[in-house]
Amino acid sequence: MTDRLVPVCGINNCGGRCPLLAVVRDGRVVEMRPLPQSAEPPFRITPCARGLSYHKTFLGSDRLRYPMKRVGERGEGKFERISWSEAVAEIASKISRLGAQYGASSRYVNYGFGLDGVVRGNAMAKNLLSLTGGFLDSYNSYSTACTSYATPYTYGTTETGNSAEDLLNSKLIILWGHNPFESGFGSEVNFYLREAKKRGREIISVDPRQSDTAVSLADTWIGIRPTTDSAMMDGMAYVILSESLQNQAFMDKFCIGFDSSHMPPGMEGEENYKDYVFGKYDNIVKTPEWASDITGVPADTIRSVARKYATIHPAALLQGWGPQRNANGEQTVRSGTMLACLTGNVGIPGGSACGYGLIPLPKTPEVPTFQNPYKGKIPSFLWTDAVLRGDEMTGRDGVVGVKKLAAPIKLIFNLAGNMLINQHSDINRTMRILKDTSMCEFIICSDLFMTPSAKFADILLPGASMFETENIGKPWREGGYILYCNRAIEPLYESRFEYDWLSDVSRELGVYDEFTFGGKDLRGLLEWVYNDLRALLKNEEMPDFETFTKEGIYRYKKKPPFIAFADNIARPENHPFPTPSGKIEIFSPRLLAKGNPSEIPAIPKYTPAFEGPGEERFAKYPLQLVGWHTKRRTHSIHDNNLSLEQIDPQKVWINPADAMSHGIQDDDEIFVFNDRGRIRIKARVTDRVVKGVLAISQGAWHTPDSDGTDLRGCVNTLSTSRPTPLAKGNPQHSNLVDIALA
Ligand SMILES: Nc1nc2c(c(=O)[nH]1)N[C@H]1C(S)=C(S)[C@@H](COP(=O)(O)OP(=O)(O)OC[C@H]3O[C@@H](n4cnc5c(=O)[nH]c(N)nc54)[C@H](O)[C@@H]3O)O[C@H]1N2
Ligand SMILES: Nc1nc2c(c(=O)[nH]1)N[C@H]1C(S)=C(S)[C@@H](COP(=O)(O)OP(=O)(O)OC[C@H]3O[C@@H](n4cnc5c(=O)[nH]c(N)nc54)[C@H](O)[C@@H]3O)O[C@H]1N2
Ligand code: SF4
Ligand SMILES: [Mo]
Repeated sequence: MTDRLVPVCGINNCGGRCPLLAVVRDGRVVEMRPLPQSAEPPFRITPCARGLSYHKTFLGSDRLRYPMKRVGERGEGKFERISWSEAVAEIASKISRLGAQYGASSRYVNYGFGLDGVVRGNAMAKNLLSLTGGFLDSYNSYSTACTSYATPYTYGTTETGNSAEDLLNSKLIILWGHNPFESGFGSEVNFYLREAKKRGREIISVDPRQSDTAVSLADTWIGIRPTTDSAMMDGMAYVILSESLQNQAFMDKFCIGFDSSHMPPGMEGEENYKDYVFGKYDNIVKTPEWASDITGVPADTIRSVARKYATIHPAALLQGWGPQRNANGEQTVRSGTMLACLTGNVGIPGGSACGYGLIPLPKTPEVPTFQNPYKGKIPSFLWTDAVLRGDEMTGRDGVVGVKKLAAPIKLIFNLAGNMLINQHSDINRTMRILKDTSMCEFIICSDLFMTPSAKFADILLPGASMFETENIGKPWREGGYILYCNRAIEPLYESRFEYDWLSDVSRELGVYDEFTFGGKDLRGLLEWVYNDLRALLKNEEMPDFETFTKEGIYRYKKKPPFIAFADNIARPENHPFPTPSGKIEIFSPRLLAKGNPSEIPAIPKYTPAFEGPGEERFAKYPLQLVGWHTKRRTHSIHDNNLSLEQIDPQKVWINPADAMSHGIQDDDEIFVFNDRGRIRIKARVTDRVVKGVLAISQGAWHTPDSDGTDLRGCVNTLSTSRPTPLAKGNPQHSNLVDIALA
């Protein structure tokens, strides 16, 4: 029998979005191949090792097979098989009963992006709850909480990126906490980075770890202590200013709050950045020596990078999102934007404005969302707090839309997400909260596997993998295309796609017609949203739906590269920055008004982080532990696929000096611990991580033994649930710990 080649695509939240072919033989997927594409690189999108292994991960014998309900204690992992109709009836009844008893705000849909196609279970669950009274919504993501919040204080927008192809115009590239060789960061960035390297451009990496990108690409790796980036940037600003290398004309024309003569009216007496650097307020001059003590980076290195960044023009300092997933992450972001302005790299080809770095995407198909009758929202990171003390939470906790939440969370949808346990901070705390069934009364999970989160479900449903359903894929952060994921095989066992069974629930709740947009099944819904877009974008001449599904990819017509703020800089008269003042706000009156100058200063400056080297607990837990997004997994996805383990075995990176002082040798089993928990893991002794810092890639499946020690190496066993000061985001790379030989 001949093989069938079915166009599919990656729909996990993985930093890329690749078109693939599933090779189907006798009803089974036997191999993954790249989708043949006529385009040249970088527009030929090539899959990574995970993608070529999708069938091994997603079609293994460890798949969940039937709907189940919990029979043991919550979290114990004991379940009993039920039918789909029982599951649907139970879910519908709990949605109604808990809504009637505690109100709309007791119903919550957890963050989770295991499935990031155009039709997503979580978005559909929100639609269902909107149609039946409302739900507690959330804002912020686990990806970019700090930068999405902090960047607009400076620039008024998060669209601060230049297109990847513009990297060819950069004469110097600084990857600051940025590791795209592993994280992808869109499907084109790495091609242009390699190309820039070929053309002899200097590339520098600033990271506590010598990342894969640093190894393959960078001329220089600068190892820095986590959470201290703003101190290094302040030191760089000092060098630039004291050697008069700044672009003063740019600062004078476009910024407020840089120096005393450019303060907003009425704020003349407040701190400005330049006087801060020269020690006017605290008698500390922010010299490279000062910065070196804090960051661990030699003062001469700071001097040299500062001079290069100020004199090699244009230069792109690219801020990854790792540094902002820290306890003072907002500050790091603002410090980066400060340096970009100081060197006049904003709004020009080859430069970079720093900050979030979003680039406008072409319009992609979208399923309409229904208006939520309940207006309150929490920061997504504070959902465990909302279970614990929801009815006490106010604006101080980041609640928006209402003054105070009406009720704690009583019902959670957790669909294609491992956030319930694995991906959220402080797992032992989360487990304590969720084990108490008088707090959150009902948890619905849909997943492919018995993950750490799935074990905490009351109703556990078998999801359909990418091979068993259909979807439309859209680019991750950047890219001019959309993809079609065709159904390659029939659903395994009793697996069902979330939209399918939610439609059944909607019928029980009497809102089927609205929920399904007039009775559309999944294919009908995808066709409808695609055709809508096709009608809207007439100039694109998109093919008909059938052709699109057969080809598996549609490329939009090429647009000129995006340069953030090009108009604001070239024609400022009629292009003010979208901030209250119309200028770039180095000093932010809105941040001053927060009234918390030690954690949320009005100017970008180094503020020691909680869970950082400045903190009291540092004496007890003197090592900083960072995580990162490894090529071996997409978050927690693929952890159960052992064939990928060789790519990057789960180990803790430790500097030889720290290993020696603790009597640790390569491959020894060690404990990594703090007050929140303990991990047992093998050591990888390597000078690819700076002294005083440990690194464990995030996303391993939490696997506690009978003492609660995690045996797999899940960083969130040790991370804190305390939110960052401004964004109320996740500081998951800021972890103080100690170690011992096991
Ligand atoms: N310590 C630490 N924690 C972090 C981070 C960090 O850097 N450090 N990063 C954070 C970030 S940036 C993010 S985005 C979050 C990610 O958090 P999540 O989105 O929760 O992470 P994933 O592991 O991608 O979760 C995907 C789940 O979906 C399931 N799944 C995969 N495919 C399908 C499918 O087709 N159908 C169904 N039903 N299920 C499917 C997988 O089995 C998995 O359990 O984690 C955050 N957590
Ligand atoms: N392979 C793979 N790729 C992915 C994902 C995945 O799970 N796997 N997830 C995707 C998703 S959803 C997201 S949000 C992105 C995340 O993308 P990022 O947030 O950029 O990724 P991270 O690996 O968390 O961090 C990037 C680098 O920052 C470094 N870093 C950590 N703390 C600090 C610090 O304090 N200072 C400095 N200078 N550097 C620091 C880390 O060592 C790491 O090398 O990746 C996407 N791409
Ligand atoms: S995991 Fe992401 S980068 Fe890798 S093949 Fe799949 S879509 Fe592409
Ligand atoms: Mo993310």
